[in-house]
Amino acid sequence: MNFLIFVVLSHTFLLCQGLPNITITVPENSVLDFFLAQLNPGPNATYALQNFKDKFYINDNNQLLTNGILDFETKTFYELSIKVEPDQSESFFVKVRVTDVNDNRPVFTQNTYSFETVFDTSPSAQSIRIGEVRATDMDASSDFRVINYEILPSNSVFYLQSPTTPVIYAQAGQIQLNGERSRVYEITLSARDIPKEFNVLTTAKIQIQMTSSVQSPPIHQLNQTSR
Ligand SMILES: [Ca+2]
Ligand SMILES: [Ca+2]
Repeated sequence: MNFLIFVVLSHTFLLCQGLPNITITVPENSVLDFFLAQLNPGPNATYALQNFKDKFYINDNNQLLTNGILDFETKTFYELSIKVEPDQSESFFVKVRVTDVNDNRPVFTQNTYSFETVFDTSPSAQSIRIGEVRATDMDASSDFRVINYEILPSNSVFYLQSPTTPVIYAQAGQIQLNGERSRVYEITLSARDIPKEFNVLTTAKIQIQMTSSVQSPPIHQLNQTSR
């Protein structure tokens, strides 16, 4: 028995004849009732989908459509079994391949991260490694999970190893302890996986306690010195 299937790919109609073993490509998150293929069972016959009915269906016009949202990160490939009714003796498979889109933004596992760093205030200690804070992106395709980081607000004390390597460093010479041995800074680390102009970003608070390695002189010594 010959089957006829019209498949829409990039607004182009293709005609598949014979026993079809075709693959249809559809981007994830397509709308419900997304058109996949036009089936032509011939006179007095209809097609009946046998599996994945929560995701696909065949309507009264013998069109194969989506019945649910397809998520690439959950399942990338479906092999649909379709039978011809009322005969039921003929069946074939239609393969549906789901393609990835950038639908996950980076996320941090915590809202706030805290670091405590003891540093040398001598002039030779220019750069101090504070620590690393990474976000994760659930998109499967590597192009959709390249994360760019930025410290907000931009300041002269803290900087990143690079926009894609979120290791935080401090410039020792820029740390202002204001007469104390220790000071807590709070900055924001942003992460985004798409061009900056779209302004979709995720942020986390970073609390950094900077403590000088130089012990403050005891108070009695200060008093003796002041006499
Ligand atoms: Ca992403
Ligand atoms: Ca995705």
